[in-house]
Amino acid sequence: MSRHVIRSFGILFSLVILLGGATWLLEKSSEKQTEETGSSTNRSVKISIVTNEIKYTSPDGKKVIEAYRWDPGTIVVNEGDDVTLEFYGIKGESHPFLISGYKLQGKVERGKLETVRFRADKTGNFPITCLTHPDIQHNGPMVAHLVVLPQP
Ligand SMILES: [Cu+2]
Repeated sequence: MSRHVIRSFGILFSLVILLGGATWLLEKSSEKQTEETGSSTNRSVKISIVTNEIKYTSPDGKKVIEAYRWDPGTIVVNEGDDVTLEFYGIKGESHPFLISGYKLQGKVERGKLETVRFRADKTGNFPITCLTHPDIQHNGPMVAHLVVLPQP
């Protein structure tokens, strides 16, 4: 009787080990499929950016200082992504810009959308510079950072 119980227990134990192994193998193969799919198709990424303004007026109203900014100021994508940058003009009349690292340019006007599309095929940090407000002396710096991370 007890030998029968021990044998049943042994069979049950073997089944559990086998099932565990099969499950592990299935998980491994599905991980591999995901990796392969990820490398063969490019991810589409759309990022919305607005033009913003930071302004200070002294209590007596005599001193006004201001700076224009891209919002968000940092954009992170992955190498190989198909990127759409959608700029919307809110503050400031006009912001002609350059992303020199990708040889891209455009112009954002108040109340209008400007769209730029590209494949992120170079890694690194690429400034998005407004040509009207490139630094503090010109009411900037209206410079955002497009960061392209290498494939993991
Ligand atoms: Cu600007």
